[in-house]
Amino acid sequence: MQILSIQSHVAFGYVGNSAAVFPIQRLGHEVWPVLTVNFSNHTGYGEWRGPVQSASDVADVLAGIEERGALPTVSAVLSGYQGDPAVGSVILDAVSRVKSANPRAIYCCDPVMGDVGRGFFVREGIPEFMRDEVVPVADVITPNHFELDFLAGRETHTLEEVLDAVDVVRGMGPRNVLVTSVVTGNQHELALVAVDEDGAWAVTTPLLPITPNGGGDVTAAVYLSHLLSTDSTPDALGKTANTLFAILDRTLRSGRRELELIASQDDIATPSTRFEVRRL
Ligand code: PXL
Repeated sequence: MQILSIQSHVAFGYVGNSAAVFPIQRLGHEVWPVLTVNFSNHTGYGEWRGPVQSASDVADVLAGIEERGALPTVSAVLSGYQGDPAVGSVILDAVSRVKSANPRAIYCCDPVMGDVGRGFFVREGIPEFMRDEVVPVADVITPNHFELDFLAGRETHTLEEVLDAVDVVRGMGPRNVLVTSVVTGNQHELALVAVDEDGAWAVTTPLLPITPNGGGDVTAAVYLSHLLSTDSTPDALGKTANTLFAILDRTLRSGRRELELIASQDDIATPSTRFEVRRL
């Protein structure tokens, strides 16, 4: 399977493609990273260096891939944080070209916009662009709880309300929705909820006291990789929860700021913790 992944690149640390590429490869898929920024490090440090790729630079790299005749072999396009609506349009154009070349290809979009407690952290106009232009053409989306509420236009608190909001969002286009960081009644737990045309499933894990940059990027990459391999939403959900918990737990124990991604390679391939996947 080939994944065309259009995301940020950082030299130091793990966000965007720098977080997505290794897990995708470790799970046995090919990935073609197209970079949207070429930064020294992620923006969580407050300071960084390096260029933002212009929309035309990103389009140029994609055109070169198309000229190699490679688009018919792409199984999925993956996108994450979109700094600039112009780059967002280039991503949508790539999705449409890939789908013309291979009608079975899917588009997996992590609609990065904000988070509970932090609010929106993307540029003005991006949330509406995500909701009105990007999400309707996506097959799989991986919003967090905050992003789900924005997309559905409501506030959700209970699992039942979350499922209703997912129905609203699935009505907008995507057939498969993974909601991350679902805040449940229990302050010490987080849930991951996945929904497709066959049903809804949840996994609950202990809440760890860290939210390292790049965690969402790894989640989307791992979930998409498993969906491509297994075509089973509950299977992909369980494996994603097990892997992410292991990476976050190792990162917490390391005391380091960046994800312990490489040291977690065995937990990406065959995670040792097994959380229960419940049908809702
Ligand atoms: O994880 C999303 C992300 C993507 N790209 C860049 C970032 C971050 C998060 O910090 O800094 C450049």
